[in-house]
Amino acid sequence: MITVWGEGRGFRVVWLLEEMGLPYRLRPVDMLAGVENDPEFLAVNPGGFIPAIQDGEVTMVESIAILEYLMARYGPTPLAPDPHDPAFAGYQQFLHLGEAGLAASIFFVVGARNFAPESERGNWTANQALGVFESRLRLVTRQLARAPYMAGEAFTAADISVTYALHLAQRAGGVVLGPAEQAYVDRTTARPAYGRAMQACHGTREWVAGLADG
Ligand SMILES: N[C@@H](CCC(=O)N[C@@H](CS)C(=O)NCC(=O)O)C(=O)O
Repeated sequence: MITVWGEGRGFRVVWLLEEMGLPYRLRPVDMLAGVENDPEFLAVNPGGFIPAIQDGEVTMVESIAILEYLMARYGPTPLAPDPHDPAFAGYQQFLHLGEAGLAASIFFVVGARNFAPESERGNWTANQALGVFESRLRLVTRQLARAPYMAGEAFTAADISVTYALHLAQRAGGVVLGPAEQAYVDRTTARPAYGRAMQACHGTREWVAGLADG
C-alpha cells in the first residue's frame, strides 16, 4: 500500500493515484502546527516539506518525481505518453514547468500575501516571484491557443502538474486567470478522479472552503 504524506502538492500525487486507480492511504501532515511536532514525518523526510511517499522500501519526495515514479512503476498509462509519441516533448516540458516554473514561484507569492507582515507583502522578492510565474504562464496560454491540454489533444500528468499551480495562484496568489486558462482548469477539474482526490484531501477541501468564505 502506498502512503502519501501530506497534502499541498501531495494533491497532485493523490489525483494521479485516483486517475490510475491505485490503492493508497493519505497521512496528513499539519504544516501550520509545525513539523517539529511530527517526529514520525521527520523520520520520513528530514527536510520537513510535503509531499513524501512510501511504497514498500521506496521513500521519495518531490511531487513531479513522485508522479514520474508512480507512472513508470505502475504504468504504462495514457497519463505519460510514450517517448516516441509526438506529444512526449510537450508533456515532459509542461510536467516540469508546472512545478519548476509555476508552483515554485507562486508558492512564495502565496506566502508573502498570506503570512508575511503587512510591510513585506509586496516586497521585491515577492514581486520577482510573481513576475516569474506570469512569464511562465505565457507558455501555458500559447499552448491553450493550440490544443485543449498541455501535451495536445489528451489529458496527461502534465495537466495535473499545471492545474495544481494555476489553482494555487488563483486561490491564494491573487492571480486572475484569463478565459482560456479558466476554461482549461474547469475542464481538468471536471474529471471524476479530481473529484475523488478532493474528497480524500480533507485539508485541501477545508482550505479551499475557507478561501471561498473569506
Ligand atoms: N518542489 C517540491 C516543493 C515542495 C514544497 O515546497 N512543499 C510545500 C508545501 S506544498 C512545503 O512543504 N513547504 C514548507 C517547506 O518547504 O518547508 C515538490 O514539488 O514537492
